Amino acid sequence: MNTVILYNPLSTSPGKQPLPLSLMSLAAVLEGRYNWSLVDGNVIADPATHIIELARGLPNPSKSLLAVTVMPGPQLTQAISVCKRVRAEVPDLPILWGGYFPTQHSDVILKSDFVDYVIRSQGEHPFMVLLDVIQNGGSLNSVPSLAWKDDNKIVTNPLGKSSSPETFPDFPYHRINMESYIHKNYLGSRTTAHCSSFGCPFSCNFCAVVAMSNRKWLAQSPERMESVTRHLVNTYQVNGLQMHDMDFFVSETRTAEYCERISDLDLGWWALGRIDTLMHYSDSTWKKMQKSGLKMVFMGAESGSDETLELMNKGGNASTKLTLEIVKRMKEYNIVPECSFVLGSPPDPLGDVQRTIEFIRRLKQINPATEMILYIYTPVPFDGILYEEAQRLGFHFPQTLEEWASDDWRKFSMRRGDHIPWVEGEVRRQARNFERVVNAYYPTVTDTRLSGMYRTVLKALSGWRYHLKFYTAPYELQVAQSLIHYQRPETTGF
Ligand code: B12
Ligand code: SF4
Repeated sequence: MNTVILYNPLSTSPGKQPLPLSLMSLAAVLEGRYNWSLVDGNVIADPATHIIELARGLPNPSKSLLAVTVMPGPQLTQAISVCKRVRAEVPDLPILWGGYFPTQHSDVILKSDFVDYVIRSQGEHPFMVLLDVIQNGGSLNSVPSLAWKDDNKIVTNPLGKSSSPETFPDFPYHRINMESYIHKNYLGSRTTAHCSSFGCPFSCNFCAVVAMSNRKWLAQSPERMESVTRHLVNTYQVNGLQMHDMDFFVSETRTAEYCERISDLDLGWWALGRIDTLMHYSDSTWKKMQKSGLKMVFMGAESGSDETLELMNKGGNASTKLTLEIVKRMKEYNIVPECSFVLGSPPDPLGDVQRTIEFIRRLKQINPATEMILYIYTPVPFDGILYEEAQRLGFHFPQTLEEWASDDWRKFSMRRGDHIPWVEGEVRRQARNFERVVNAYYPTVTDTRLSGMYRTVLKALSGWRYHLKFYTAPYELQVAQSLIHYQRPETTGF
């Protein structure tokens, strides 16, 4: 039986390690069929040494596999340095990358000499076919969704058909140290994560989910979700759950039934969804969501302008009017809206930031508990007006992994970088200054460590700026927020 080393490169700061769902999905299909071990860069300090030791102990490294999940950003940076070291020390061990970054940039990855295979999009089925070919021989052409090197020529096989996560086995939680992945946050004193569906039926042209799932949405049933939730509660005393689905709320009947099924559990939970979908939900479903312990919903409000929503291909019935209505509706149910905005889209980035700032002020007036997550527009490599416009204005992605690993591109991936030709310093400055003032004037309700006294101090310090709309150079707030260790909601979950 060959061995698979599953490696999750560093993706967060210590104390916040999320359950590595991407690799747990692969571990679930490996369990009982192949040996596997998990190396988590969020948990151990030197994953390269650990992987090299494991690989040196293998009877036949060339029939084994190092399988790495990679998101753009710091996770990519560690993936590159660790894989380079592993290749130098154990050259026979094949290396496979999968996840969001490889789905978008397989060619750049395969131009390097330390990654052999890339699986794009959903992993489970192609991964098992690849392992079979590595172990028993066969043609790599037969592996769906695989990109690989045939004598230095990059071959990209067609994408395979995605399957519903309902058809995959449960995660082998018992094989890992679950305590590393249970944390205290706004949702509960013992919060962990799950993902109950794959994909999203929409195609917003700034979003990486579109390449990952190509507008499909495949979901677990309410029975299955209940069974996983009860297992986490009963076995690990979990009382908070972050649902990392790309678009959790697509089916109202599924949501309503799940809520009914878990309403006795005294759980706090969080998920991502669309504003128009949630506005169509009935009052009865909203009551069930509230009763089941739904505490907060992350929603892409994206912009304070309907024209920009259209440019983004937000689709459905998305509109600024619905954003104003949803924060009002959620106030009635005491569920916190967490609204993310994508600022600085071409062709008028500064105007876009200013319109959105005014819009956010209106949202805060309606429901002061609304959390705001502000991102600078960062292109993804697909067709669409925004990407075309970005290219026209001189934007292009790096051509090597080394360039991707540079400081500038790491910041770009975190949507804070300088590589966006049309986003001048002034756009970024206005967005960040406003963010600082609004976050001080309305400190997040999700930071459990922020005492009432500190909230009052932040509000008092920022009040004059907020009222006079004077956001320039808020250095005093920067100092206050760092002294108080103020934590933005985006860093507590995602
Ligand atoms: C959880 C999460 C995180 C966690 C980290 C997770 C981890 N692995 O350690 C945290 C909160 C730390 C995080 C941080 C960030 N994240 Co994040 N994150 C997510 C989120 C919400 C869920 C991912 C997940 O676990 N899904 C559940 C699993 C089961 O699905 P999956 O990951 O897609 O895995 C499947 C396939 O991708 C594939 N697959 C994945 N890995 C592998 C590996 C192999 C070998 C194979 C064969 C297949 C395979 O098979 C899996 C099973 O089908 C996604 C959005 C989403 N809902 O998908 C964003 C997302 C991936 N993050 C994103 C971003 C931008 C970030 C940040 C840069 C944000 C920021 N500004 O700081 C940071 C950077 C992280 C870093 N340090 O590099 C973007 C990526 C955008 C892009 N251009 O690609 C996403 C898509 C959000 C979005 N809609 O924009 N993130
Ligand atoms: S609705 Fe959300 S997850 Fe779906 S494509 Fe748009 S931004 Fe991405």
